[in-house]
Amino acid sequence: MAEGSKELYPKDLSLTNCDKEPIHIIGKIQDHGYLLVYDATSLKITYCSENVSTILNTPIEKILGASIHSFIEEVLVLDFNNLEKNTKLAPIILSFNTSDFLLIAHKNDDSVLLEFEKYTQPSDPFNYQIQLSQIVTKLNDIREEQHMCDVAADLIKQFYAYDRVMIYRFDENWDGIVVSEARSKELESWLGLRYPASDIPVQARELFLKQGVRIISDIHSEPVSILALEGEERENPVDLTLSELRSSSPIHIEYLKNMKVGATLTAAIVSKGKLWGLIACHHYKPKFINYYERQSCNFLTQVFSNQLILSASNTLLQKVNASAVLRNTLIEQITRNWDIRAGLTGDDLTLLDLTEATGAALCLDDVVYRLGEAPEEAEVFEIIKHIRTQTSENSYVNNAFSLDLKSTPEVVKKASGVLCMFISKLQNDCLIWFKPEKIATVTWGGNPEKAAHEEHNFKISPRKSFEKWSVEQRGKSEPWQDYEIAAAAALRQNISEIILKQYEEVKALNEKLRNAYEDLETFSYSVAHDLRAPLRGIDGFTQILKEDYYNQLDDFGKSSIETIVDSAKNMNQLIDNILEFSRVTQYQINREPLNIKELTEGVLNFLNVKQNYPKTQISIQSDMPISYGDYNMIAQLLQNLLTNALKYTEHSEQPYIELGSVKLEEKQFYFIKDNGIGFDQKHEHRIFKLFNRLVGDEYAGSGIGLTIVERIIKKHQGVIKVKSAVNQGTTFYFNLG
Ligand code: BLA
Repeated sequence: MAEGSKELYPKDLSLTNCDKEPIHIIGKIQDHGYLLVYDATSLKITYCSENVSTILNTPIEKILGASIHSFIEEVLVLDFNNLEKNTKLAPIILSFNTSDFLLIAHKNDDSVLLEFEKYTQPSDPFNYQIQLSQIVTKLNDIREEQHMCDVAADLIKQFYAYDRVMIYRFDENWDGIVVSEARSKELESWLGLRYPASDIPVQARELFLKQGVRIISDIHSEPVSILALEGEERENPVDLTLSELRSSSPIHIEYLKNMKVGATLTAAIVSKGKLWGLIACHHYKPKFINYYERQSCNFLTQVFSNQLILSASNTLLQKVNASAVLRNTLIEQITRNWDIRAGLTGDDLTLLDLTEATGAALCLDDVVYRLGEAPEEAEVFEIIKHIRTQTSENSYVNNAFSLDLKSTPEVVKKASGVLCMFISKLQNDCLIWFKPEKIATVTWGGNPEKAAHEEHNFKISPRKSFEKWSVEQRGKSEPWQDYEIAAAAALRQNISEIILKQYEEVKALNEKLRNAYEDLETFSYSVAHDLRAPLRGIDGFTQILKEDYYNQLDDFGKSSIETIVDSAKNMNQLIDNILEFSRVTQYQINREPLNIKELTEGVLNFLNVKQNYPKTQISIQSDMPISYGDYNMIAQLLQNLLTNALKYTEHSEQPYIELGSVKLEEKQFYFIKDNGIGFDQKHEHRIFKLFNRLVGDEYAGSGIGLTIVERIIKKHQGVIKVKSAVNQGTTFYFNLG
C-alpha cells in the first residue's frame, strides 16, 4: 500500500508556479464522501479513499487489489463498464452496513470512479419539477442582463439557502467583479467589489468549464487521502477532474478561512465555450447540498447562461445591424468618386460614426487624416509604430493602450483606448479609433497587490485581509465592445476589396492603353506609308513646273515653287523617320558583339562627314570595350546621335565631337560629346519625347530622332543619360544593358 497520488502533487508550490498546481490530481477527497476506483479491464480496485473501510467494513489491505465484485453487484459493474468516457451514470442508492448511500459513477480512460455520498432524502419529485419550471419561467421573461443576474442570485438564495450568493463576472484580464448579490440581512454588501485574476488561477477556471457545479461542504474538515495499490500511483495518479468529492487546493482553503467562510457552492457560467463568470455562494457554517440539488443548480446555471448569451447576442445583433447601415453609407461615399479618404473623412458621415470612439484617424500612403478628438499627427504615427511592435495581426484592440506606451499626457487623455485595423500588411495604411481615458474609482475586496505572498518558509499564502481597498484607475478607457470590433473589421474588409477592385481596374486600363498604343503605331506606320505616293506626285509635278514653267512665273510664283519643293523634302524626311520609329518599336533585337569604333566610322562615312562638315573635328577613342547589341539598331542609334552632334555644332567656331567610353557609378558607358549649342539641363526628359523640339526652325529635324534612340536603348535594356548646358555642348552617355 502506498499513499495515493501524493508524490506527483508538488510539495514546493511557490508564487511562480501556483497557477500550475495540478488540482485535478490532488490525491484527496472531502470527508463527506467515499471513493473507490477500479480498473475497467481487470476489475481490480486500484485506489480508494482512506475512510472507505468504515462503510465496507473491510480493512484497506483487503480492498486495494480486490475485485470490485467483492463489494458491488455484478449487474451494476456491467453498467459502469458500459459508461461512455467522461459521462456520469444516474445516481444509485446502495446500502452498506445498514446505511444508505448515493453512488455516482463515472469513467475516465481505463478507470471507473465510484463516489459515495451519504444519502439524504431528495425533495419530493413534484416540488423538484415546480422548482425547475420556476427557473425557466422566471429567467425566460427577462431581457436585461443586470436584471437577469439579480433574479438568478435570488433564486439560488431561495432554493439552496446559502448565506451569500454572488454573481461574479470575469473581465478581459480575468479580474472579477461582483455584479449581483443576494445575502442574509446581517452581512455587508460586496456588490461591485473586484478581485484579482490570481484569486482563481487559470487551472481552477479550466476545471470549472468541465465540472459545472462544485461544493466544499466544510472548510474546516480534514481532507481524506486517496490510497493507491502498490505501483499504480506513480504512472497514473487518479484523475479527479469530474469528481464530485475532490478536495480543494490548500491555498484556496486558507483563502476561505481568511474570509471566515464555512462552506461554498460554485457554479460555472459559460458563454460560447468561455467562462463568463461564476455563481459563488458562501455559507458561514458547514453546509452540504445533495447531488439532486447540485444538479438542479447546474440546470439553473445553464438556463441562466443561455439567457445571458441570447440577450448579449440580441444586443450585439441590433448594434451590428445598425452599424451595417452606417458602413454601407460610408462605402457608398467612397465609391461615388472612388476616393477612400473623401468617403471616410470628408462627408456628413465619417469613420468616427461607426463606433462609440471620440476620435479616429485614417492613415493612407503615410498621410494621416484625423477626425474628432484624435491625437496629433506625429503621435498617431507613434501609436501605429508601437502597435506594429505589438502584433503582426491585421487588427489590434486595447483599452489600456497608454499604459503600454510611455505616452504623453495628451495621448493618455485622448487615446487610452485604441482600436486599429490595418488595411495593408506591409504599410502603415490603417483605420484607427480612439477612446479617451476614463478615470474611475475601483474598489477591490482587499489590496490586489497583496493577493498572494510567500512566507519565510516559502509557503504561499493568500491575503489575510479582505478590507475594501479603493484605488483611482487611470490610463484606461471604456472597453471596446464586440460590435465595434466587428464593425471596424467589416469596414477594413470592404476597403481592402475596394482597393483590390481599383487595382484590377487600373490593370485593365493599362492593358487597354497598351493595345491602343500598339494600334496607333500600326496606324501611323500605314498612314506614313500611304502618304508617300501622293507626296511623290506633289514632288514630281513641282519638279515639272520648276523645269518647264519656271521662267513664266513672277517672283512670288518662283518662291512658292521653292517652298513646295522644300516642304515636300521635309515631309519625305518626316515620313522616313516615322517609318523608322515604327520599325524600331516592332523589331526584335538580335545581339552580336559590336566594335563601336568601327561602327561609328562606318556611320560617319555613310553621312559623308568629310565633305558635308569639313570644319568639324571628330575624335574616336581607339580601345573602346566590345558590347553586345543589334548591329542595325546600334548603327541607327549612332547615326541619330552623330547627326544631332554634327547639326548642333555646325555654327560653333571649331566644331568638335568626341566618342569614347567611361565608367559611371561602376558601370561602363559610351559617350558622344559635342561643343554645340546645348540646352538647359532641366529639359533632359523632354528631349526624348516624340515631336518635342527644343530648337527653332533654323535647325532641321522632325523631333523623332532621340525618341528612336531612347527606344533602341530600352529594347537593349540599357541606360541613356544626357548632360548639357546652353552653349556648353551636350554629352550623351549610354550602355546596352
Ligand atoms: C479557487 N478561488 C477559487 C474559487 C473561487 C475563488 C470562487 C473556486 C471555488 C471553489 O472551488 O470553491 C475566488 N471566491 C473567490 C473570490 C471570491 C470568492 C474572488 O468568493 C470573491 C468574493 N487563490 C488565491 C491565491 C491562489 C489561489 C493567491 O487567492 C494561488 C496562488 C488559488 N483558488 C486557488 C486555487 C483554486 C481556487 C488553486 C482552486 C481550488 C480547487 O478547486 O481546488
